[in-house]
Amino acid sequence: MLLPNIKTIEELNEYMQELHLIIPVYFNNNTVFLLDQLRLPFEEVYMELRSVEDIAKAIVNMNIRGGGAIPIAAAYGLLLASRQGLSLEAFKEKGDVLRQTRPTASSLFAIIERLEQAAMLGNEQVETEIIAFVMEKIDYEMAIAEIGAKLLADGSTVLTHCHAGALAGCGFGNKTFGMLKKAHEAGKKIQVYATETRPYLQGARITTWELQRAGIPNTLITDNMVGYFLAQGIIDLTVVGADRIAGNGDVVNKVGTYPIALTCKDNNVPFYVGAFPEGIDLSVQKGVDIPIEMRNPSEVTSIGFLRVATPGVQAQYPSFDVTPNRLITAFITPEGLIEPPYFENLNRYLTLGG
Ligand code: RUB
Repeated sequence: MLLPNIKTIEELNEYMQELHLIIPVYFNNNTVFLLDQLRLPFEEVYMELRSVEDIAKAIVNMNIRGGGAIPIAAAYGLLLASRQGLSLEAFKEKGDVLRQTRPTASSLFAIIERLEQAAMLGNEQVETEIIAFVMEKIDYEMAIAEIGAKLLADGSTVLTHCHAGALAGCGFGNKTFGMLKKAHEAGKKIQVYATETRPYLQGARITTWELQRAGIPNTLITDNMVGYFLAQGIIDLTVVGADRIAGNGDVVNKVGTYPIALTCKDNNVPFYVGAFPEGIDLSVQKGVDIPIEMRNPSEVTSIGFLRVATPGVQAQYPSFDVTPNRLITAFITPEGLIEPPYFENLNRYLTLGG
């Protein structure tokens, strides 16, 4: 896709406004504006952050989340740092602060590494690299929307898990919402079943919010209803995002993805995973080698601020699980579908670009 030649952050903001994106995070006047996803769907409030430490805190606290949006927030944090004229060593220390926020999504590590390389060439290069990164994302999100929409027939019912929509990316549609929106705008009468996604309720609070805004018919279900609806035969296909994909095609995504993929297999429902190059990590061969973030058990014993569990009970919260490659029908990428054998085909995709 031919995108305009954007040179400054201000031009980037204008361009994003023109595209009418739901902007999860932007940079203006040495401040990072971040749509507080914890307050959705009831309030649309942008937090104003002015340090890497504050951005790191917002990522840990889930004010911003999603494997696509986190690296943009981190990148803008590093833009703040570079504008403070830090030494290269101090700049890298700020990168390390951001590295420690969330361990699973590879895109966070990829952008920090990329900006550290840029910083070696000078501060201006950091801004240039961030603009290139965001424009690349817009391009990917537009392309994957076109490709994914082709998988959706008139009347298709799609199951999603967690949230891999606009706010989990740069605001166009990320890995799932873009294709749903595209198909809907083309007049296909699609509908979406969205899991609520315990414990953070990204599906209930954010996926359905985006779908409602776009006028796409949607139904909210709790995570444990997936088997019921798949067995009823009303779901035509499932599509999810991926926080990291191992070299063999195993997918690490929001916890609960694996049982959904298994149930899809058992009911002959295609299971697709949206993927961008930055999410494919050939340095890890298998999904089990990817670090899984263990979050605070209080996120399980409470829903929001409401304590629901028996006092004193033990709880655990692995935030992601591993879906084995054998359960994945295909990866949807900006360049097209990638089908098995995944080891060969993912390697070829990253090396040759499709
Ligand atoms: C990220 C998340 C899901 C997405 C990944 O988790 O929302 O895993 O499906 O989508 P969290 P993407 O809410 O814990 O950040 O691949 O676009 O990140």
